[in-house]
Amino acid sequence: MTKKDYDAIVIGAGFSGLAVLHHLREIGLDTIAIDGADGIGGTWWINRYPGVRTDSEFSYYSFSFSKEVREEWVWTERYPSGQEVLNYLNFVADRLDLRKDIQLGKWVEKAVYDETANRWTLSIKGGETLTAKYLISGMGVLSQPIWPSIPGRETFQGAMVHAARWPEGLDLTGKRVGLIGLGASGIQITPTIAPECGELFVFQRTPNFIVETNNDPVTPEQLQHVREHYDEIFERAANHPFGVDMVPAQHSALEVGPEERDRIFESKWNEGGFHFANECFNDLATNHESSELASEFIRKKIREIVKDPATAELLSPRGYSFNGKRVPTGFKYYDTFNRENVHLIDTKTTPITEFTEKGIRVGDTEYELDVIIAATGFDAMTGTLTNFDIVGRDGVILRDKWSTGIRSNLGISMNGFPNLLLSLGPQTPYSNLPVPIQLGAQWMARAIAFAEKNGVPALEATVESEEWWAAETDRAGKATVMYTEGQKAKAWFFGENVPGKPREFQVYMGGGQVYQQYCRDAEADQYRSFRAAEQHQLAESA
Ligand code: N01
Repeated sequence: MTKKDYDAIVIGAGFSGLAVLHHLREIGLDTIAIDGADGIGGTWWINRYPGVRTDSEFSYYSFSFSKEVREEWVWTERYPSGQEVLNYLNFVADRLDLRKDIQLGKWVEKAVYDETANRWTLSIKGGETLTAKYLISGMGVLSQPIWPSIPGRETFQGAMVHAARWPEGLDLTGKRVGLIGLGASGIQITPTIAPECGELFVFQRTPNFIVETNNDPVTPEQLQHVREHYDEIFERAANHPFGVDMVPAQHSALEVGPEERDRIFESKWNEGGFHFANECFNDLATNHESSELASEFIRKKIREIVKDPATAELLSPRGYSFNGKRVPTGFKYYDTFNRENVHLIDTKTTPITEFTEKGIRVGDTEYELDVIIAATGFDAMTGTLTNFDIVGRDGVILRDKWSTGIRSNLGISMNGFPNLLLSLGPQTPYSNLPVPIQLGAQWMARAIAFAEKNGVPALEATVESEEWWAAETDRAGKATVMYTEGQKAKAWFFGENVPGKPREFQVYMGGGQVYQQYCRDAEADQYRSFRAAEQHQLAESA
């Protein structure tokens, strides 16, 4: 008979699923990871669009907990391609012998908590049922794609694809291609497909501030250096607000004169990518004046790179400043607009009217296309947790609990949902993600080990802790340049890309290192703010 009952089930077999599975097995829990996909890799399994790669450097876009993996895995690019990360995750699964406890092709349709048994029951598509004492979500924060709310999607006669659901074998050679959406996905797709396409029409609503970089091969010396210093690298990343191996800048952009400021901007721009965002000055994300100075520097760079002044101006963000939206890394993004076959269409002034049989209509102009790509993002942070019924105590569905605002303790646990734990839940840090994933999985393993050893019936956030964390998440978000009444960019961070979603900070902007300290504090306090289940039982029996 097939086994159905486990100590713990992790949903997801990406970075989170693998880390949680590994660490829960280490503490002796009978654990499996299940995933609706047919392969290991999570977001890297799903996202196969052209140009998909990390925008964090290889040295800190990985786990540090396995000596074998660290010493045997060979990274080849400074910013590894999606395929390379996928290969890495498969290597992790093999090297740590995780595969035997991973079940693929299992799509969870419902998860219900049974208070009497203190267990979760999962209904799997196709009729199977699995149960576990601990249910852990490793479903990813950006895994629930959304299409643009533009009429006529069914009308278009050509191929229409979402960036996060890229079909195998889609040939763009010589085709007329339309791309909607210029977040991190569209910004990677644009330069990659431009040389193949006959004509590429890029429909831009809001331009981003993009930090350009080079993607160099990793030399054997660099790889060796990283292998020898993995712990220090991980430690630095864990202590950095954004989870990167960079030394946070010490000074405000307002503390230096214009020449020195430009020299610093220029040198960090040349280092590429997040070095510009993190190493120039310490207040580019929190002080509007400083952020605006960085914005002006990038606008100047755009004017230098892009030959047509009108296109350069259109690509230059106005009305919000650097860090006002999630900053994407560019791999010759701006250069691409110097190609004759690439056309930038402003859909801010005149929004896209509709999809037609032949293409896209913007006002009176119809653009005839063979392929339309929607790189229009995700129902971020909460989407995977609200798109099916997760039913907690007293029949409350998580989607309903969060309908007026997210409530969790540290993004890990929710009141009313005993022993449901989230890896990278909403209200966790804005960060290079493998770092909080690893630290979170290790914290979770220690918390569960504590609960098991001390007869704690369930880990469950107290109501007070949820209110505290909601207030702290709000405070931290409002202290950034993402938050400016009246002149804010629409950002998924704030739930603004999904109609009807509460407008609130979905990520914790107070810094990864601050967040980790809160997690350590909760641990030192014997997880008191996660022990509502005991209070509930006491109240019941009183
Ligand atoms: O999605 P997005 P994404 N008409 O939500 C536009 C991570 N990620 O998939 O800004 C016209 O950022 C929308 O326009 P606007 C990363 O955390 C990481 O690119 O709302 N445009 C916007 O331009 C990232 O932040 C990596 O005006 C419409 C775009 O669609 C997150 O995933 C790589 C529209 C959506 O951008 C999401 O990135 C990729 C309409 N009707 C992703 N509707 C790496 O680490 C929407 N848009 C490398």
